[in-house]
Amino acid sequence: MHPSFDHRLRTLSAAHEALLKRPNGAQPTSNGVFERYQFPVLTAAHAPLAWRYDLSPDTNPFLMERIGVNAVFNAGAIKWQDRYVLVARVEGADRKSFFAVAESPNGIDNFRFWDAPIHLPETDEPDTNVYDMRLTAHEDGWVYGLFCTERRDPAAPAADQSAAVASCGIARTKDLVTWERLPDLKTRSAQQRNVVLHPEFVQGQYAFYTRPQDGFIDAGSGGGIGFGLSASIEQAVVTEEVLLDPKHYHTVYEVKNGLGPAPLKTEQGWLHLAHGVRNTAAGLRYVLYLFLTDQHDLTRVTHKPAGYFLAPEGEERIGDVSNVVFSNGWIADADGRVFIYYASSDTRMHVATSTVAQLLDYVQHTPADGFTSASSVQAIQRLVDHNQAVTTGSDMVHSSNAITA
Ligand code: M1P
Repeated sequence: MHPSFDHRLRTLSAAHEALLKRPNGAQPTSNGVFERYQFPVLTAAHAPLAWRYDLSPDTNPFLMERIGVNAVFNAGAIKWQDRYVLVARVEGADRKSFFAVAESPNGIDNFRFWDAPIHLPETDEPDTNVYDMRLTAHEDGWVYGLFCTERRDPAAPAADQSAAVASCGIARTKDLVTWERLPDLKTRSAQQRNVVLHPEFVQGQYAFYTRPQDGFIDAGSGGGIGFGLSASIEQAVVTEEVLLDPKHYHTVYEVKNGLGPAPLKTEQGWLHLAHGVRNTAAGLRYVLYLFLTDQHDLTRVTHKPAGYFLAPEGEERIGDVSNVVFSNGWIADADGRVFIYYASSDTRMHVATSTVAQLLDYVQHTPADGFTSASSVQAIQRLVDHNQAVTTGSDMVHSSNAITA
């Protein structure tokens, strides 16, 4: 045995345990809509040592890392047996992503991966890469995981080894351990990513939020959030997609957008979290936004604030794909608290907390986009006028109190 093996193992294990047990606190100030936290909740360094190291001094005398984990991001989320559970996208040094479950007792810190990654069955057409699972506890009794399955574009010439086809893979489980793979979703679109299953039947059918796109990166003529129904989940086919949230010129979702997690049911309608993508000279910028759809007509957007809800900040701006925040998981507790799990720059996972009441207030009372500079100024002026009236009113109250006193 190499003399330093034991020492190195003790040091590695202690540092890993310290990271997993590190308390996470809310940042001291917030915008009143949500709270950000001091530390990411899940990173590549959270991956168990047993996934990365051969822990035998005989076969690994230098205690070298044998299998590298590059990033942990874009996690689906679910409350499961009273624990806050993430199904994370774990990306290895070999660029392949896979899914792994991590759980926390409080949703904020102490996230710990389960012993082994998920063994996801394949269809007849093997997946080259799988990622970004959205979890839906459906009223049919199953927990579904919808994810992107990526395969090389069969039409691409040999010289092009990056052209890919993205489709929506579907798996389901009753225990988050054993997963049954179902055939991929079929739609009219050449490619699909960011597909989400609605938690309830709609007109007796399974309802899907889709994101039709022409190319692997370019949404092309697609790029909005669509909605469609399928009679079956075992052979899911959406023949008609209604575009409920299209992309729009000169907005934070001008290039493309996509739904995040399954929507939350509220008394005011279905609350949605999505990502929007805009172009900049420095490349694409991904931000998160919220909108509300009608309780009964799921394709009718009733409220949509202008701009973004959450954008990359500080170190979140830097990573493998910089200037990106992306979310495909949130958890609403019975007391109304909401845990929004988001990844930054395709590298690490964070949490932001809020409440259903705050998110509804934000979504219903933030001015909608007027799509011009002039309308943005008008929105600010209305607020200034309102505040002047409030201030004048409160001055009067103060002065009348003063007089009374
Ligand atoms: O790199 C940013 C994101 O890009 C893709 O999202 P979209 O399909 O909306 O462009 C996905 O690959 C996602 O995983 C990634 O975080």
